[in-house]
Amino acid sequence: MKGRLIILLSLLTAFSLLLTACGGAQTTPAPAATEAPAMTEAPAMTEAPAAEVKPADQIVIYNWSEYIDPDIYTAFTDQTGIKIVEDNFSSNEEMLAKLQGGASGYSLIVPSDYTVSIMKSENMLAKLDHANIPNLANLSDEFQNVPYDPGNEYCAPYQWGTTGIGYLSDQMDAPTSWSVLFNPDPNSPMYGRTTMLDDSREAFAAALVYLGYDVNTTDEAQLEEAKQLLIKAKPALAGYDSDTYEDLLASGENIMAHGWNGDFLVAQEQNENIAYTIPQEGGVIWVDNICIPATVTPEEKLAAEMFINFLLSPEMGAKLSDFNYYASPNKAAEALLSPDFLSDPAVYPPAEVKAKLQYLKPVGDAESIYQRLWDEVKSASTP
Ligand code: SPD
Repeated sequence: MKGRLIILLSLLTAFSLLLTACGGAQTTPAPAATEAPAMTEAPAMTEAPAAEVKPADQIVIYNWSEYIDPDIYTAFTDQTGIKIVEDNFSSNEEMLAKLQGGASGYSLIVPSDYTVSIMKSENMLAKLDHANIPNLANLSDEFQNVPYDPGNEYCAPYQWGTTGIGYLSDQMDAPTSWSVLFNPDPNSPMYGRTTMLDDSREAFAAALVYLGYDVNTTDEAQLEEAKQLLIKAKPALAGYDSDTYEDLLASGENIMAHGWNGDFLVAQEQNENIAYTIPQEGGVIWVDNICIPATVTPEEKLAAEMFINFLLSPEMGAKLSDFNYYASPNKAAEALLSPDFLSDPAVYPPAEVKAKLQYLKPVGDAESIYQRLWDEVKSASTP
């Protein structure tokens, strides 16, 4: 990938700006001491003044794999002394199940749009203290008012992208339809050398889009039809994979993969024949978000908010897109991104493609149907 980012400011300048941006947000000040009011009888004090909260010296972020430049953690630690430890998940459902199961060690998580809605409805997220995150103002207007979290009450958008098909352009023609997955040709080079995301909602969305149905359908007959298609695709699959599929294309082990745009674009650095397309029927568009679980301590919450503020600086926003090649919701970061990146249709789909993309949404009680049918797909034997 050539010249995709221009960092216009030196790192030194960037850090001095960041120091300014984060300066007032490192501790929550205790209420100012005031003189006793000039009254004959002072009102009785019912509460001790709130103790000053100091940020935790280490927090854990639960994120998708290869989604953040480790240098961002180092820069944050250098500036604040707060260490960041990262743990990874492969799907929203995996992350959600872990937190619903009682995991409480995480101070930051990165759920997608529909999962934010689910977590809000289950009181699993802490509200952001905007006074600690002035850089929320760097988000574009659109991302300051996303439908699943108006006003960034709980989360800050992290990156956004699309789901489509990556392939080796020297081994096969550009796939124009999802039929390459759902009507596999045993004589094609990609037969047995294809992967699909190990992600129930994404896998069903691909099949539902191909069938012309809503990706959020709760109609059991439509879901059953989608399940049959997913089973039909299985003999041509090398496996389900959400973490290494782009590497398997880069090495030439596989030829085609269902996956997320930025992952393929990053892998172009290893193999320039990797290309990405969204089939004519459409695909999924998504926004990932950085949020704080409701289980955090006040100290962890403050450290987490400081990190969100740090990440939302123009310099770190640009560094994030430079690393993962996903589109940034950070308007202020755009001035630091190259024209090549900002005009890449694989990153910013043109209007006619965007019109065919659908957001995943919570499906309520039908979530258990998706889960059951997905289990049936995964356990179905292949001839
Ligand atoms: N390697 C990072 C991939 C992040 C993808 N998140 C997208 C989720 C859409 N359902």
